[in-house]
Amino acid sequence: MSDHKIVLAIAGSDPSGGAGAQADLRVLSDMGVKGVSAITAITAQDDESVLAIHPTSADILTQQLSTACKGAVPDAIKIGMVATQTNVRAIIWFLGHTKSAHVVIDPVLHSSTGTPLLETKALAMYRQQLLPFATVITPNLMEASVLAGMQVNTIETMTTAAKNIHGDTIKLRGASDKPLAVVIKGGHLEGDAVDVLFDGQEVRTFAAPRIAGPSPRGTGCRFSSAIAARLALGDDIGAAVSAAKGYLSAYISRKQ
Ligand code: PXL
Repeated sequence: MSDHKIVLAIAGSDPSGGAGAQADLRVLSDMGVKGVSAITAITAQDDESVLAIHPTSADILTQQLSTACKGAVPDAIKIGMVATQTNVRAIIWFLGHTKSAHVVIDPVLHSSTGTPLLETKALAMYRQQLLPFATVITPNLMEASVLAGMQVNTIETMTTAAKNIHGDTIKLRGASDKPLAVVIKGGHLEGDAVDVLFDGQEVRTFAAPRIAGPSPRGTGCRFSSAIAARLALGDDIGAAVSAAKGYLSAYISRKQ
């Protein structure tokens, strides 16, 4: 175990295991990396609804982050639900003091059942100060629409939005030679599930056949965790996205 790569999942707790930190840790284990975690909110939920959200304080989040990473700098960090502006600030502080090579941000704004998972007043700080730490950003169509300020619902608009989010984030970063890729997830498109990646140079698409039946919860959490695991293991971004997509297709098939 000691030579395992380490991935830190910063996420909400979903005790049902459908989404959030519990789902993240399961993926990290499946992918052969060591998962550690820091909880931004405790939720109670099932497949129908989010029954309760109790955000953790920035204090306890900060203490979790420092203790989880005390032994070693994580090889990759995955950020999911953040919940509050004070937690956005705590994570920004932590990332400013942590030299992890890969930071995968899944910009979680709502649950799949429609409940807000980031308070509205936190959005400006989240976009302007947290997203610039990302090396990979993985919005779904709705999140991409909010971040790019345009309706995103086709491969064409996904491509434009990925370029806009990439450009805005690079501008906010200032001088930095860290890579950045934006991957817009097409799981909610009609037809094949096509994801669109823009890395500042080229646009790539990743297609997988749609699996019939209702989509299970937590696919976004699992996708970003799988990308973080593969990056920690040394994949480049294209290989990491392909592997994550393969993992997700197998997961969705198992659930049907
Ligand atoms: O899928 C988004 C998500 C992320 N994190 C937590 C969640 C959910 C959706 O419900 O509960 C904790």
